[in-house]
Amino acid sequence: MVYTAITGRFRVVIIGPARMLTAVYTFLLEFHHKAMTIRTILEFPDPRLRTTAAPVATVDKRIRHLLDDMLETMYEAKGIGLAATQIDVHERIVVMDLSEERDSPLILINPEVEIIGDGQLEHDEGCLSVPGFYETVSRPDCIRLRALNEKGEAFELEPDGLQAVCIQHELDHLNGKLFVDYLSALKRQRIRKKLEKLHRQSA
Ligand code: QAP
Ligand code: CO
Repeated sequence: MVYTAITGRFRVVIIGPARMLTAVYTFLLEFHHKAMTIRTILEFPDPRLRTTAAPVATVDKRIRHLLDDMLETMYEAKGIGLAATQIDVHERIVVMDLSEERDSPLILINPEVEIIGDGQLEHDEGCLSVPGFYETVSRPDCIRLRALNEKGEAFELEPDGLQAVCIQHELDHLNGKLFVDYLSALKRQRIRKKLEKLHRQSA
């Protein structure tokens, strides 16, 4: 039930608790400098994807704002990982979320990977910068990750399975490398031609 009263120039609307909460949340988003922006994702074969990203010197407000935008952009695109390179920001930052519920972000700042075992793992990979294409890639299975979190604190992880694959895929982006680089030149060229055609059509 919505009750409306006209009081002079103002319309007073009495709303339910759910809508009230939504209104308060919208207000906080707009006026608390927490507003996030969905950024444009570069697509293969854009040469900017070949840039080597620079280390983050200090994890400050600017970096945390960028992390918010990256998470928003990744969730909106229904991705599981996004590197700053993909939104044309050439700093060593990655966001990931492998959870079904999309509520467990993992943030990697200045990530470094060390291979600590012999095994290889084959996995089908896709990429928000190579939309619509999925191919099998083989990568080291046993790795150790060292990175900083959103507070600038160092942490370590020994991921396996999809998490190990995704971390290596995202770290490649920071070095200007794409999963299509592991495919044959013929496959890569086919993907490039199809994406170039799509880009022409939408231009
Ligand atoms: C990297 O990729 C990854 O083609 C993250 O139409 C992917 O989030 C690592 C996506 C798989 C390991 C395994 C791709 C969304 C998302 C598309 C992604 C698409 C829509 C890719
Ligand atoms: Co990617």
